[in-house]
Amino acid sequence: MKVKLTERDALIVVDMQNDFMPWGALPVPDADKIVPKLNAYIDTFSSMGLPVYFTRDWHPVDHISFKDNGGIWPPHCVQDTEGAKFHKDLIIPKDNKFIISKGTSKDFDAYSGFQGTLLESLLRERNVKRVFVGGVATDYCVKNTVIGAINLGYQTFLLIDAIKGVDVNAGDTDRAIGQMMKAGTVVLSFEDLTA
Ligand code: VGL
Ligand code: ZN
Repeated sequence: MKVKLTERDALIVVDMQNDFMPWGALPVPDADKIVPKLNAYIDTFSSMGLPVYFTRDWHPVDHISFKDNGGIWPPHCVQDTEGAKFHKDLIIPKDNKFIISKGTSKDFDAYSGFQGTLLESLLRERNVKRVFVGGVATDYCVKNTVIGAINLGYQTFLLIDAIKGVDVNAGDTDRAIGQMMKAGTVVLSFEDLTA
């Protein structure tokens, strides 16, 4: 399926932070392997002047999603720590880039980049109509961001060659991809983009 990018398109890169890398506190297997592919997308969008939104998990140290506070996760992506930084090789363009922090208040978690953030208003401001989503984790924040975008009326593309899942339960990632497709996302690979 060939897709030609237009000025109404935007790229959303989800949570490519150290703590989700194989060396991090909440490792997503092979999450580091998708950095070159994400960089190819980032380069393509930014060289066309299209906006790139980087979401990041940005938790206070006593966040509700952490095991010690009744959540299910080890402490991860604590604000201003090394683990919360983006992978060092991820290209962060100088212009037309936006950092979207989520899960920033102690008592709320956010798996979607739209939840409690300015992402929707930033997309509106730019008159974005279609979003292309990659990053981690497929079965949590990617899934919720994709479904959030669809529910807000955006045509949504899932970058199948630039996502990785956690698979807390075997098959979670594949199930998440199925759910996103059922919700209406179009699965896309880098080769599908045409000039
Ligand atoms: C995520 C678990 C906890 C994610 C964030 O980015 O998918 N997963 N917090
Ligand atoms: Zn989190």
